[in-house]
Amino acid sequence: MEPFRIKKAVFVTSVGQKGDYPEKRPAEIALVGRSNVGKSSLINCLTGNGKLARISAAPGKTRLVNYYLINDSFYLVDLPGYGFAQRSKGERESWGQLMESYLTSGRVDHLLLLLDIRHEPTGEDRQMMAFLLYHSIPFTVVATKADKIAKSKRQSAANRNAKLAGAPPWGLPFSSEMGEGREALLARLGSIVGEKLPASQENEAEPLTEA
Ligand SMILES: Nc1nc2c(ncn2[C@@H]2O[C@H](COP(=O)(O)OP(=O)(O)OP(=O)(O)O)[C@@H](O)[C@H]2O)c(=O)[nH]1
Ligand SMILES: [Mg+2]
Repeated sequence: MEPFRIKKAVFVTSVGQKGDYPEKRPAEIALVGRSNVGKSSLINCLTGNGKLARISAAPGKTRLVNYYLINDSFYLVDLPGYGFAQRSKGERESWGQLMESYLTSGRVDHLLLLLDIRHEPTGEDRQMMAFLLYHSIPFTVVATKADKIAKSKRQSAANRNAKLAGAPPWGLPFSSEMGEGREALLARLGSIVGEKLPASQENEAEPLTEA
């Protein structure tokens, strides 16, 4: 079987608290994690388009639920990060409402939980993990910024952080800078999407219908 490829990636829409989500697609895969952990960078790395999602060295860049349509068939969804200390109480509350309503909307098929490979998970990472387990949302732990530690330590650090966050002890080391983990994550996305789509459409560009 041909490896799964992203042939086309387009920005669809940004959704705020009103929750006016775009039309459903066969699969929806979203990214969660602390601000600055590398969610938007990972989307750019996977899609091979460095300008698709906005990234920033300053945390708190992504503020809305951003939809990207992949191969004219499924969504990758970039979410605003948590743990951004400079945010006001009001902003944190609206972040909470936005995330809660999105994550309990029943739209999400799989979550990529991103943890910085260098740091122990925070209380908020563990809370997010507990939330996913409680709501039975399938997930994959991705350990970002793998290029920041020695190659020989990457897999064990990824596994340890997954375990400390309360997940089964396996994480995928990933580097948006170096492309490490890209093929493995693409394969994983391919199998998630493949379970949702008839085999013939898996890698095909489905014609877009008018919304
Ligand atoms: N060295 C290294 N830096 C990375 C990697 N991924 C992201 N970064 C850097 O980390 C910073 C934050 O990246 P973003 O992708 O904007 O992070 P985010 O999780 O989307 O952040 P928010 O939108 O604030 O939630 C940027 O300066 C990136 O260049 C990586 O794999 N390696
Ligand atoms: Mg972002």
